[in-house]
Amino acid sequence: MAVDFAGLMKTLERMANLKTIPPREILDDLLDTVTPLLNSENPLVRPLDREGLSGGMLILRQDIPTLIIPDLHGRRDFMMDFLNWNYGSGPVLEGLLKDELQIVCVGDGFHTEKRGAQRWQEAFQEYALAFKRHRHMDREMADSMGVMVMVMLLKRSFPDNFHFLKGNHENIKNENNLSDRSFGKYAYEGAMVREWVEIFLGQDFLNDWSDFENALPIFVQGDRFLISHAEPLRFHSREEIIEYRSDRTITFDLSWTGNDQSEPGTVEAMLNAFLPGVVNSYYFGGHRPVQNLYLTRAGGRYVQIHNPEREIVALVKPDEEIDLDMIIKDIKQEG
Ligand SMILES: [Mn+2]
Repeated sequence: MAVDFAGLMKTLERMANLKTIPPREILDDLLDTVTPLLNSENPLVRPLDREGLSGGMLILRQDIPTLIIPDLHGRRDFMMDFLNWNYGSGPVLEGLLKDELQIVCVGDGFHTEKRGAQRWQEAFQEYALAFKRHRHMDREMADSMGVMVMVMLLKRSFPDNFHFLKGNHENIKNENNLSDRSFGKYAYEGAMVREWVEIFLGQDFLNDWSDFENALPIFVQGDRFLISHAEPLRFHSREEIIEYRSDRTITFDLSWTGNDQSEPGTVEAMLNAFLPGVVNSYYFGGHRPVQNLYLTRAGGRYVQIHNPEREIVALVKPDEEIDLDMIIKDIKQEG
């Protein structure tokens, strides 16, 4: 599919700068096209489950670099920054366009974190009065939905080379079930988002957005690395992950694990099972914030790269050894 670079960049910039949520016709059009795309991806990239739907696991190309992007949490500026970042062979968006680069976002597009703490307090006052006034919550939703609309635009433009995993914040219904848990940290983020969407966009929209979230993949196999949103809670096989739609606990196990919650040996067992014989292999994730560029767990094999204060990326190239101090960068600091 031919993608118009200038046109796409212009649309992305527009979405990055909107002070409101994107226009309804854009949201509906994206949901109508991207969810079906996620349910029937190229089976070489995302093997099908027994029902013939795309499974939970992506298998990356081995001939081009992979850019791993940690939790976005409404950071539209981070999205634009990494799309414009020169990864060594030109800007990232151009690499996607030329089919020379693939991107994996580890999930969590929704809910601004600490930098939005004050606004969450203001928005909570609005929520307490049933969003009779809603200026602050509108701005929060502009950030969260803006990021995800940019994700959908990129997925639709580069279906085989752009991927976004489901994080625990991709839970617009704020559900408590096998795969998801409701969320509240700086306020009642999960409940506030759900109510805002029900009031201003409606129940059908809420259902459509939830369907989109649940069609997202949850796990990546690269040539020398694996990725999921969080550290795996316990071992899951290739077959189990592909069949993730019929056992929703697998989604939970790969997206909610806190530090020191993973069963000992899980990361190593999964690296051995998915990448047998590969030396110097790593499992990347986001979810729990780190200081500086990265932190390792699981005997140095699990690598956390989510620092909310910085713009961290990991760039794995097919012909270069994975040296964590070389491949993990702060693109903002780089200029
Ligand atoms: Mn998370």
